[in-house]
Amino acid sequence: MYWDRENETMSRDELADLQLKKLKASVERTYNNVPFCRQSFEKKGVTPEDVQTLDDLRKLPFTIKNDLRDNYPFGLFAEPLDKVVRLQASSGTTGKPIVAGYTQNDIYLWANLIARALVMAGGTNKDIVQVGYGYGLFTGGMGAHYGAERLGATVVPVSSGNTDRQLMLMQDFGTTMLACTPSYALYLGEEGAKRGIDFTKMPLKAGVFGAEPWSERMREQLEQKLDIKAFDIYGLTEVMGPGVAMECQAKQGLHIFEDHFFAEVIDPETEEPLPYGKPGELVITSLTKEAFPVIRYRTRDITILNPEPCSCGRTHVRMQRITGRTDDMLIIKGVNVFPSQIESVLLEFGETEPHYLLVVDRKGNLDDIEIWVELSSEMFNDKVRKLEDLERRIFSRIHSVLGISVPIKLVEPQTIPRSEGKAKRIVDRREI
Ligand code: DLL
Repeated sequence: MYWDRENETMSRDELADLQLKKLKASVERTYNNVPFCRQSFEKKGVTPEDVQTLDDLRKLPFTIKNDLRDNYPFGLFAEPLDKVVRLQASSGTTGKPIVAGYTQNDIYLWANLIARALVMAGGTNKDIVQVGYGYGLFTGGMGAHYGAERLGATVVPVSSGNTDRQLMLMQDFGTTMLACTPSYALYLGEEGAKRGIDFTKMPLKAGVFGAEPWSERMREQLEQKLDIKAFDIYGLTEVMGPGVAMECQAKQGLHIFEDHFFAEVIDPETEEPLPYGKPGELVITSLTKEAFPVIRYRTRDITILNPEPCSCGRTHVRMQRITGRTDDMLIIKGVNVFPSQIESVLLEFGETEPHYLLVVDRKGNLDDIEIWVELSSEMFNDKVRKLEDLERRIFSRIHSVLGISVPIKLVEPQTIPRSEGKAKRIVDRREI
């Protein structure tokens, strides 16, 4: 089953022609409408006319997360705000978020790509899709929602959290598809079992899981505990949100929706493109986005591309599930967390030293994080009440920056190990 058979199964030659046509138009528009893009082209001595073949894309400059920060909030938009109908956002590396804008057409495109993804997971207009991704600025909830509606399915926009209600609605409404983070899905499965729910007797048949790394081992558990087929969906705010790539029934990698996104894998050190089959950093160029086009966006996600034909009949290249990142971004409870964000909050407080550790663990199947912060020696001798107050203030600042609650543990001066090279800020005890 396909949502858009023509575009999903066209020959690779036809696809390359289509990509080149779209690429030229998008590069030209971006160059004309985004001053930052024009400047970075000028620095590299290139113009849109230099793009005559798909290979010519390599001549163009990369876009990196810092470029988004420097042009915060709307500086990279290629359309004026009166054409922008939606903003979404995710964490930046410091206090300010990464902002994505969408025109009416972008929203329509996004919904279509999610509908395509849901069909790949076996979805039809008869399905009841429970969206357990967070609604709001995060792209997961709204993205999945519009796509499920576009498919004609019945959407249950329950958003993330509130496990009792999730499980109740799942039973009462007869949910057939679940879209949420894989760790939360596993948690739902376990909590459901504790409450005596027999998932083999429920109509739930498929899960569309993404926004954080997961593994084959987790797939087995999810499929067994929830009695479903579990599929991996990939995307990122900078490029659109979920629906950049999706697994098909073959579950042998995620098809990148190449009629809308051009994918490269580069060596993160040399920045040179790598051949198919070699692991490296995924770089994406949007081909059709209007409000916020990206040229050679460095995702920091590590994967391998496979252009072999797939048994599902789709011709789009497949990426292996994401195996890591080239930076230190963590994904905690589905929220992207950069140690630098935490550092910049701690620097606001004179009472602590700039020595801290993020201790990440999995309790049950959910991520658990704690921040250990070293006290300055003056502060160390202070009254307990004062220390508690400091803890509370750090907690609430971190909460307002990250949007999640993170326990703060103040530790004695000189107890966090010093490092001679790169500071080690993260202790990650999770086994995924
Ligand atoms: O997480 C978009 C999304 C929502 C994808 C719902 C899938 C489902 P961001 O918050 O901008 O966007 O985070 C993007 O999350 O660069 C990856 O590091 C990671 N990520 C997203 N999907 C996957 C996945 C959304 N399937 C960042 N596997 C990306 C592994 C993923 N990592």
